[in-house]
Amino acid sequence: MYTARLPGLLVLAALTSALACATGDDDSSPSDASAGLTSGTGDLSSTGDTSSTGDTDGGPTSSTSTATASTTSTSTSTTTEAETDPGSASESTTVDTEDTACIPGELDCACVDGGCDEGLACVDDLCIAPLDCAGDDNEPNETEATATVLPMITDDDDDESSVSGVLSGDSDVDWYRFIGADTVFHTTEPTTTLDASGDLRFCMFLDCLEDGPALTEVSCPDGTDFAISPELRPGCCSSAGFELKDYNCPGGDDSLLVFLRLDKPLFDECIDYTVSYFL
Ligand SMILES: [Ca+2]
Ligand SMILES: [Ca+2]
Ligand SMILES: [Ca+2]
Repeated sequence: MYTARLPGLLVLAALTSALACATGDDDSSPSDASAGLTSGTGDLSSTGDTSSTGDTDGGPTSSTSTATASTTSTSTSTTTEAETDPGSASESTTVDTEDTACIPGELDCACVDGGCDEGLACVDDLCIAPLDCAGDDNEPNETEATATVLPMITDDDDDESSVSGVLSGDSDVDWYRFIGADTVFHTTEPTTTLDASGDLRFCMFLDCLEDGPALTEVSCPDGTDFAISPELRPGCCSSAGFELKDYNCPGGDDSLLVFLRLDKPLFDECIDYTVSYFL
């Protein structure tokens, strides 16, 4: 019953849609335009094209109208389907591939027991490609135990010294250590100033030379966070230098083993820095 009524409706629909589409063709797909060019035998067949493409949207009745329409309309609807189906299929395929393709240890995938494939670095349990920043003569200095040893200074503020380096992005850690000697006529006041080309985390850990790290007492100044180093030395962290004069060694000697650590840049970039320090 629907098929008997359809031609009349289709002609109306075709006429109205043809009028409507006459201005809208520019926005439609290239396949519609090419179908109109190839049919070319008359207005009726070309309007038939329009109605059949409308039927395609409508669904099941399209096969009936295709029989009366020209062959170009059939090919039009076929190519339209052929263009949309493989596209959506390939999209879903690539998404599935990306979801399942992350092999632990490979780039941008999880670490394996804290390690990654050769040439990659494990940062926050993710394997990343380490930056190669030139100009850091103190490497390697990735751990507290392998910290670059700086010359000893006294608590005379005029003994101020400095060290320069490059933090090579997320995968780099730079450790330094120096001895600060408590002398008779001066006050101990571990103080650092950081000059860096980017934002990073800067920490200072203290270790009373006579008493050891477990008895070293540290009270962090405003703007810094208390932290314990991997080898259990107390200290403070900030994004800038700071003064850590509020510390205590139980014995009479306030001489210190001081550790400095720079790591965790805000962005994965090469950061040039200089740390100035005095005791
Ligand atoms: Ca001093
Ligand atoms: Ca470095
Ligand atoms: Ca380093």
